[in-house]
Amino acid sequence: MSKDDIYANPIDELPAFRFDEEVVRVFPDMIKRSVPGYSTIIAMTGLLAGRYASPGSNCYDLGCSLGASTLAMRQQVRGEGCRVIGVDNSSAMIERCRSVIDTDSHELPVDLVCGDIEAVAIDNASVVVLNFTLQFIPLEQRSALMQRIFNGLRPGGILVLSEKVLFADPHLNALNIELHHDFKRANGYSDLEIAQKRQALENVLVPETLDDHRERLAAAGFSSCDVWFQCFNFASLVALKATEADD
Ligand code: GEK
Repeated sequence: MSKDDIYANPIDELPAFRFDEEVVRVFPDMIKRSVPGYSTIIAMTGLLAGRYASPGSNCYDLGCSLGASTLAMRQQVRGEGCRVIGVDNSSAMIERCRSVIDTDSHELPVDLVCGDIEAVAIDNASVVVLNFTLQFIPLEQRSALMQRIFNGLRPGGILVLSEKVLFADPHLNALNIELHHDFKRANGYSDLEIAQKRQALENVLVPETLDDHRERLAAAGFSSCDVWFQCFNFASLVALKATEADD
């Protein structure tokens, strides 16, 4: 696995962060050293999908990057006639993802789509995964995407939503940002790397509070949702689309 050294040296005119070939090359190392709890979230996404995937349905991994959640679902979903659909709008990511999936021997069919998750059809889904992707969608477009996800889910289906989050209390917000930076330092990132990455992500990764997410999920129609994992300012929620029997 190539080491993430993208921000190791001073960069004069820092470009906004993009999911290009350079990021693809180091992505597994970058995300593991940057997101507290990443491996747990991915593995548990597989278990959640295994429980909720219903026969003949689709399991979506929206913003699939190199297919970590796609593979976790492929390994855990047993339902007859299910398929996993991974979507990413970075062609560099999807190309590399395809070679990762090709080396995996599980039998569940996987379709990879290079496209915008705001445009791709979401149909007949029992599981939809948005692991650290909604935060890159412009704020004003998030509700429409959430509504399309809700509409595309079968009753009884789930959304797994993992995000970097803000805290309404300024002291707790500052503390959790500091703790996240401590986590990155403990994983070998320098202060320069942390500062340059933070600047590159400004206005590209736009986090919200857990309450903002809960409100959007409820407005889209999800009957229940709660956090199932949190470490500092990284959290994952599960949201359920009720069946008629739940009413
Ligand atoms: C993982 N889920 O390993 N349409 C499609 N893809 C998009 C869009 C969009 N509009 N915007 C961003 N992306 C993965 C990690 S990374 C998170 C997800 C991170 C894609 C983008 O190209 C990138 O691959 C992914 O969303 C976000 O669990 O790097 O912090």
